[in-house]
Amino acid sequence: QLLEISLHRAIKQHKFQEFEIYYQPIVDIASGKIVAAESLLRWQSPELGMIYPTEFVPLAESTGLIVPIGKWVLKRVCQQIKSWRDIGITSLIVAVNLSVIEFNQPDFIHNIVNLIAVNELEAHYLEVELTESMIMQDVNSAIATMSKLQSLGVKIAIDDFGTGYSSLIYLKNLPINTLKIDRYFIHNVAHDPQKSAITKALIQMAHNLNLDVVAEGVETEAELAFLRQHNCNSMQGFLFSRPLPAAEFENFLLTNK
Ligand code: G
Ligand code: G
Ligand code: MN
Ligand code: NA
Repeated sequence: QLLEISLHRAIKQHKFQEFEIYYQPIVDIASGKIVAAESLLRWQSPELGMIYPTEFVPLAESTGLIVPIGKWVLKRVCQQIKSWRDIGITSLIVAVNLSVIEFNQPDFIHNIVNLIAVNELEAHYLEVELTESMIMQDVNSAIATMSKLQSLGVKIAIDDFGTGYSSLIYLKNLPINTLKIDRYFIHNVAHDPQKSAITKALIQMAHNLNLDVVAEGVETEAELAFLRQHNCNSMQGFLFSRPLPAAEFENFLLTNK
């Protein structure tokens, strides 16, 4: 109840001033270069302190507040891509998590087209992250929306891969660019024979389908060594960096060049 009142106030009265988008680097394993960033929303509430999306996104979804929140996130991320480009950060892909409600909004594509135009973006620097379960709710309508995104040039990643309906048959027919292996499989992958077998198979399968693979939740050198050995393209995790405020991310990027 308090959470709901505060969330409402943060959006309607305080106009998102309490929200901030953090960015977590995604690193190409072979070159060690930052190639992408995942945007992750944070809410610093004066009453409640720092609140993570795992706490407020479900409430935002059940109250419909996820629609204005999602629009705000996409707008801010597109502005950020533009302002990074203006200071010479030109080849960074920025990924945005979507909720199924946002993805199903009738004006979702229109909104993206508009943001790309207003910010004069090259669309392939914007990536959206969808989960298997979001797509499986209504496969045909999801494929239609995904195809429109791809025809604009926007990239599509499947997030938390391996934890959903394992829709391997559908995978080859889906318009996607990237598979993000869920961090459950990566945790201790080098020493857990089942996880290492599954992770190897997922990387192989992704490559056979011409998809890029990102390992999520990489926390140790042993995990990274395993991923390198098995030709995983990129990695994301606390080993390299936590999610950072935009200014810190920018510094990190400029020193990592
Ligand atoms: O860092 P972490 O606690 O941020 O993220 C937790 C979960 O919240 C993840 O599943 C992530 O996909 C989701 N999430 C983070 N930011 C956003 C956002 O901007 N929109 C939506 N819909 N989900 C987000
Ligand atoms: O569901 P999604 O993949 O969008 O969520 C990303 C979440 O993973 C965020 O909450 C982010 O803070 C978290 N995360 C990123 N790197 C690591 C990591 O190395 N270990 C753990 N435990 N969580 C991570
Ligand atoms: Mn994600
Ligand atoms: Na994930």
